[in-house]
Amino acid sequence: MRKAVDYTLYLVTDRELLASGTLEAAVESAIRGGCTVVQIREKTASSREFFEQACRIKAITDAHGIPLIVNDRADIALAVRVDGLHIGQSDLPLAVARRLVCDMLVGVSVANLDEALIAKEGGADYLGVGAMFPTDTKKDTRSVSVDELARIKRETGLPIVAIGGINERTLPMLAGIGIDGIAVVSAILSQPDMAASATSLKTSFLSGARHHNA
Ligand code: TZP
Ligand code: MG
Repeated sequence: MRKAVDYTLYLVTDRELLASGTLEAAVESAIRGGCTVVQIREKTASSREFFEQACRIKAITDAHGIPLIVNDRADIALAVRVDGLHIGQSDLPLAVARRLVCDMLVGVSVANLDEALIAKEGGADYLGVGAMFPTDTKKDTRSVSVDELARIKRETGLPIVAIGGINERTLPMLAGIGIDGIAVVSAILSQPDMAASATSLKTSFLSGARHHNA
C-alpha cells in the first residue's frame, strides 16, 4: 500500500545553498517549521556519498514520520528504502522506473500538459510542475505559465506540486489554482531561520494557493 502523502510543503535539498551547518540540521529545522515531505537531490555527490547522505536524512524523516523521496536515482531509492523516487524527463523512463521501484511513490517533473498526461497514463503518483518563476537554483529549467499549471491540475486530477522560484513574493500568483503543494529549495535552505521560513510559507500557501477558485 502506498503511503498517503501530504504535499503541502515539499522541501527539495541542495547542500550548496547552506550558509553553514549540515544538511541533516537543515532538514530537521525545515520539518520543525512544517515541511510535510522531503526530496533529497544530489547533483554532484558520488553514489556512495548520495547513499550515505540519504541514510542520514532518512533517520530524521523517519523520526518525524515524514516521507522521504530520492531524486533521479532508482538504485539509491531502493538501497535506502525510502518512500518515493522522483524522475524528470531526462531520467529513466517512467515505465522502467516503476518496474524497478514497484509500489514506491513515483513523482515526475513536467513542464506542459502533454508531458503531464503521459506521466498520468504511465502511473505517476504526483507531478512536479515548473519552473513557475525564474530561479538560480537550477539552470536548465523550462518555464511554465500559471495557466498551464492550472490546466495540468484540472486535466490530470493528480496531486500537483509547483516548483521553481517559489517564495513569499511569488506565492500569491499561484492563489486559487487548487494545487496540492509547493516545492521549494532556496526559500527555506538559503534563509537564516529555516524553521520560521517554512512556517511562514506554509501558512501563506494554506491561505491562498491550496484553494480552488471555481
Ligand atoms: N526543478 C525545477 S526548478 C528547481 C528544480 C529542482 C529548483 C527550485 O529551486 P528554488 O530555489 O525553490 O527556486
Ligand atoms: Mg532528474
